[in-house]
Amino acid sequence: MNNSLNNGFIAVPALTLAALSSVSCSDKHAQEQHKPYNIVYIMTDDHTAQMMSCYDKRFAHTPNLDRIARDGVIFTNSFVANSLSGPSRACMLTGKHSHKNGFTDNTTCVFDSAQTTFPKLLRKAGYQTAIFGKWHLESLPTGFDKWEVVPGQGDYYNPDFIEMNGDTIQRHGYITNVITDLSLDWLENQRDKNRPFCLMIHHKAIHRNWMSDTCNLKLFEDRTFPLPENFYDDYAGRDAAAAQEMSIDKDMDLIYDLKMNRHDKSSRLKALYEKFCNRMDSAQRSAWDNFYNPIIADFYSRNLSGKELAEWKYQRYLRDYLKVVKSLDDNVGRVLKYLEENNLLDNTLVVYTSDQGFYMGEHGWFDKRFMYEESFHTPLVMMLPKGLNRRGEVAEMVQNIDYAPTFLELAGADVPDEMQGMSMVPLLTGDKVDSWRNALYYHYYEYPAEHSVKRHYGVRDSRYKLIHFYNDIDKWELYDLENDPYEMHNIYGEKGTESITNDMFKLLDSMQVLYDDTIRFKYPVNEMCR
Ligand code: SGN
Ligand code: CA
Repeated sequence: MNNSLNNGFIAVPALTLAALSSVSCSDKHAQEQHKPYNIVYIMTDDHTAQMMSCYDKRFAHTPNLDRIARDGVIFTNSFVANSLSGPSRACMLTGKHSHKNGFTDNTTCVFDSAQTTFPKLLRKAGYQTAIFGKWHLESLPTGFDKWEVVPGQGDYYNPDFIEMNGDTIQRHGYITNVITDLSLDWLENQRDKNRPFCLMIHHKAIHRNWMSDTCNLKLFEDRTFPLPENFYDDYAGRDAAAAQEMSIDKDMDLIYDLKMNRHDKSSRLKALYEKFCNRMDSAQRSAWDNFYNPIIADFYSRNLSGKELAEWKYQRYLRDYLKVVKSLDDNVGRVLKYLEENNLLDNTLVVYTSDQGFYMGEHGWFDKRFMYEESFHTPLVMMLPKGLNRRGEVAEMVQNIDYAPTFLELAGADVPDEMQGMSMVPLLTGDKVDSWRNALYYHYYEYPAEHSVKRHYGVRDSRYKLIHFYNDIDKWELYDLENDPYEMHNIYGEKGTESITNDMFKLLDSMQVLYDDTIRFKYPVNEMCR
């Protein structure tokens, strides 16, 4: 699509293959020599940047993910278009916002698999395409030479997989290992080694309920993690934030989420937790029980309540989450090792991202969905092949609708006009980037639903964010991210913010027009905007 706007707010040029022509002669030579580039696109579920040491050193140690960033780029302003699994995946595959690809939420949508997606176009361009792991789009994958995906969210232990012939089979082991095994087997034994490939390794980890591999259970037990400053948020001035049901204190389940199973209670989530545990074989189960039983006994003997209980839950949540991250990082290491040992790093782009960010106690929460920073952001690091010379931080604002155009441009394939994202290739070459978008659009739809996050859309530029919560609420929020990075103070309607509000309304209007969203805001009564 034509990304140019003449309203003076966003200058988003159409980027085409012409961008590569600005590459210097020697780089171009290196690119040509190493083309066609392979693509290894690793994605996790609910892995947030706070839990990757290349972004944040307070909690996690992720040497393999850090290596990807070190040998390439780390995006510091990477965002999603709709912070939920299925919608995010649909945006990535199609290069379009949710209202255009039709997959707006996890609960009511089925992905129209006849749509144009980047794997289909890569395949047309001569690539071999494969995906292993989480798919979560209800219809089965199309556009792949090989796929094997988990039904729905998948299981951590001894997971089921749907095969291309439609059969469902159970595979033994811990899911992150199994998905990696399948991926490495495809790389080594199943592809045609004379043709370029795009391999998508899409993990179930680190999705709720954060079940560790038995070998990592004992990790992080001696750590006490700092509480986020806004853990005890009162949501003043933010009605939609007050209405959510994703609080660690109130909504995180002691049995399902934190594994404190006991026999004298019953609940839907306890039954679900036991179903997950019943998938384990006897060795896995005894390692699990040996680890958790003493913690369970200690927990119930202490009778914690109030803040003590909330903080105990927070510590257990972080420990469990980080154990799952450890398996993920180790398995990314296996993939990098394979690529290195098979001399594939020179001509392979390795991308690591997540389907969205996640709350690790900020605002007192787990889960995602909101357009607030922690879940609007998603981690994005890329290990770059020869000929793509950018290194270090990339601060330009990118979004998950940009992946499809990027992969297509790297493959030398045309980017269809209907794709709304921008190719990130100009951000990777190492050359000066003359112009880039300076604002992003977001739209979240899954409500009423689990966690009770109300429908909203909004716009963010490098300093301000304007959000409109709608449906059974009609509330606006405005944040100054420079002075209030944790979005605790909604300045919408405050004296002195009139001209910023006006500018942000115009920006929002222009973006809804640009992306052709059918749900458009009306200027609130009393606001002087037009
Ligand atoms: C499940 C989880 C939710 C989570 C959604 C969406 N509940 O329904 O906590 O928000 O997935 O997550 S659970 O009881 O089944 O664990 S998403 O990442 O797939 O969109
Ligand atoms: Ca997710």
